[in-house]
Amino acid sequence: MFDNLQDRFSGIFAKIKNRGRLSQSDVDETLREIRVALIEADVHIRVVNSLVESLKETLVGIELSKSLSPSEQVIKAVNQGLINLLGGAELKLNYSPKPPTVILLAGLQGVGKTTAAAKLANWFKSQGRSPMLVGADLQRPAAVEQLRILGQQINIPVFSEATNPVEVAQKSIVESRRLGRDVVIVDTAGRLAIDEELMAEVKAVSQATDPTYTFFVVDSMIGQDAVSTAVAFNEALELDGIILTKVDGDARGGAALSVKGVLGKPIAFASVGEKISEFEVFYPERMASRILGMGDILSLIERAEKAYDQEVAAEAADKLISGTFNLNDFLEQFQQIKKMGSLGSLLSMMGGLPAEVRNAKIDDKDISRIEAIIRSMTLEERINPAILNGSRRLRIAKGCGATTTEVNNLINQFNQAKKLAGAWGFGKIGAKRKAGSNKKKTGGGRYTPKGTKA
Ligand SMILES: Nc1nc2c(ncn2[C@@H]2O[C@H](COP(=O)(O)OP(=O)(O)OP(=O)(O)O)[C@@H](O)[C@H]2O)c(=O)[nH]1
Ligand SMILES: [Mg+2]
Repeated sequence: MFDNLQDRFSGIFAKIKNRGRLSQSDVDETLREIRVALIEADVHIRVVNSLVESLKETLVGIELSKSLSPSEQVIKAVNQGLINLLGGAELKLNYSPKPPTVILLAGLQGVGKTTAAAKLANWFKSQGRSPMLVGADLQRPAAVEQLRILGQQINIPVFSEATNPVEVAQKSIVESRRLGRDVVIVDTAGRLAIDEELMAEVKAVSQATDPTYTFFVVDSMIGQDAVSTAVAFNEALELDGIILTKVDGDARGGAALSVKGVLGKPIAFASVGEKISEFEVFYPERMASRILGMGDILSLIERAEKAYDQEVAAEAADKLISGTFNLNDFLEQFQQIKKMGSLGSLLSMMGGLPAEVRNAKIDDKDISRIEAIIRSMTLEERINPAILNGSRRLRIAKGCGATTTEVNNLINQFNQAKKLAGAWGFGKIGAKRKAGSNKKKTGGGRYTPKGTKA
């Protein structure tokens, strides 16, 4: 998402990058281009107008600042404008003093409610809560089953029964207390469009459960319709926030952004892929810098931190420095990358990358291929790749259905990575970590990226 907007912004900023000063007409031209870029990204016209107005105000007297160059001031202003547009700060959830905290999810058909329910439950679990899922979608026969399967995957109980949504919702509160679950997430039936009958149903479910939070689940791909639907749902349900789904897709994204501007309700979470772990608290600041192409290093670190086993990373760094990094370690690194989510979604979060790189689809299948090749090596070969002669390579290729060229490529890549890592990347990190551990023992002497918890 936002690829197009990102490219437009980098083009706009590139034009003014090396200017010592900006004339009034430069500023006007920049604002005009920003307006066009936002409209083309499908941002609601009312939202575009208010953003451009606020930029205009900020950019009056742009030459006066001594600390920033004019183009830096423009970038800063646009960044701040986007942050405001996206809601300022992230939503901080307050738990109900009288458990359970009830979360009601509503939205159109197929937007990702059921998936979001499971992801949200998993997120609450990661926060130390004990959530319970409630299947109140009795419209679609398979809906409850879908929720049960997801619940099973994350080991979270699912409550439902074949009565009616209101009864299920009411009973679920009683059931949650009986089971000692402190967060209840209610999944409701989708609707194709605003449909009176279903709207009445979700309203009744809402009255029956008195939700602490009601989230409108919106698909980033929907386009301008998202705004009018959100308004209708807000009238019926008094929404507290938005869950933005399919942020990993290639939608222009502007409509989804406009929902906040039009409703005045914050985006609480973003669903960024099909995997359960691909879900995150929505940080306006990070999204703004992602849109501006400045890179969302913070999100990346947070996600990496969750999945990446620091122990393994530290060990790998040590081995790289001492030159004992082998194919087994290489395999382990790939497995860590896989845990972090798809490579494509990681790449899209890193700023400063040209569009061709960002959009290059690095297939997770490639990783599985690499895994297969390494797995068909003997332990000795993995530890000491130098012994991989022609006949061994042929045997490995046969063992996993690869070609010898693929095996050769992998070995070359490994050698390359080892050389590169030794030359700068990992070498530096490892050295820093070592130096740090001499002075002060922090986090067991392990390297931790700046600004993250040890
Ligand atoms: N790529 C991607 N796919 C998603 C995401 N969230 C949901 N999906 C997919 O979207 C499809 C619909 O998701 P559901 O969770 O069943 O949607 P729903 O709103 O519950 O649908 P109904 O119950 O029929 O109204 C599924 O195939 C999901 O895997 C996401 O963030 N990214
Ligand atoms: Mg559903």
